[in-house]
Amino acid sequence: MKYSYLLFILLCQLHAFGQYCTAVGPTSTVDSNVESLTLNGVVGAINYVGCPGVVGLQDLTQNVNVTLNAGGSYTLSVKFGTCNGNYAGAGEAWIDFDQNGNFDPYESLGTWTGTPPAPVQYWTFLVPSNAVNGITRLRVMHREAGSIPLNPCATYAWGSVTDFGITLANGLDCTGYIGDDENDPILVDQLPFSDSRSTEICYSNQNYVYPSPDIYYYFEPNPLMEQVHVSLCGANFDTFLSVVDLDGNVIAYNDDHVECAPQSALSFDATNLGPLYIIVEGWGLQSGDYTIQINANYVGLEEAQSGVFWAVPNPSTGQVKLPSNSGIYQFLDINGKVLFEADTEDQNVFDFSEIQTGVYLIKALNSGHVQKWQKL
Ligand SMILES: [Ca+2]
Ligand SMILES: [Ca+2]
Ligand SMILES: [Ca+2]
Ligand SMILES: [Ca+2]
Repeated sequence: MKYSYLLFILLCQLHAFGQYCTAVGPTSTVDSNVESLTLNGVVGAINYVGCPGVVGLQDLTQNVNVTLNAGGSYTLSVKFGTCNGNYAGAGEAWIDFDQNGNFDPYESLGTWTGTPPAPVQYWTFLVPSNAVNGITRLRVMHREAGSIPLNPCATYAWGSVTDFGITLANGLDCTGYIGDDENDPILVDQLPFSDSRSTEICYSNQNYVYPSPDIYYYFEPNPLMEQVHVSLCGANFDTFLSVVDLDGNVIAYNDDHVECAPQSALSFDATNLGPLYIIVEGWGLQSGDYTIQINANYVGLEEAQSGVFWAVPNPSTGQVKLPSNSGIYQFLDINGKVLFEADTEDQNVFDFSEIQTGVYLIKALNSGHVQKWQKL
């Protein structure tokens, strides 16, 4: 799929990581307002009384007093009224059943239009059987002069917006589905790396490039990596792939790779890069199954030797001595895997008589210099 470049730039700047919109609601405390709301759960209830009015969002999510079961039917009672004068408007309520941080159209519980005084609205709704277990939000909005469907993120002059915390149970248990966002990424611990997964359930959109669900991988290039290759070829949906640093700067991205379009693959130069996120998502709203493959080309040993500090003897049958109190040194195999970290604060002689004979690398973390070392 094309047209992605501009969207990518725009959305990277927005960087909205799945949080609820909270800069919403009225700028005035008078007139149109929800007067009362009741929701009886399988456990507990919400019994809310509105007025006096509140500017912006009235956030009542701290107290979670009601539990709803996935697959169950419940009735929300709402009286769209006023704290002062009577004016025509519209009302709507949503529950974020999939816990993606958005009040999606399918999560609307009911709508109302009219002029107060108006009868209490009774909205009977079904909690989807695939609702995600845990604490989520109910939002009720009253917008004077509004029309349905209401935008759950809108700001306006008169009305009210109130959020309640509710517990969802008996639905989808997403415990253990790591990688949903940058705070809980899947660790790429060594290369070559392969991981098969589905974005279909338990993953939500962090609004990275497309509104599709996305999955985060955390990857730290090691000093011997040159080109890193990432591939989603073989996925069963139209994918999009991004590589960003921890500050959100885009290192590389691909929508459709020439060899496996509409799936994605890319390569990037890992020299001098710090930790990265690799983000898998679908084009548009697409989701599905994929296998991510990550591997790298390594620099030659001669090239890797970027500085000289003393590490003696070299070659050695086992012991190696490093300058005392000179920081931490990493011992790496020729694939760049860190085998050992030597802290020279308490001791400066280390014993490697147990490791295989061959060539290793020692990296001084202070200077970043890498030195070749041979075990006899
Ligand atoms: Ca949602
Ligand atoms: Ca996600
Ligand atoms: Ca996305
Ligand atoms: Ca694509």
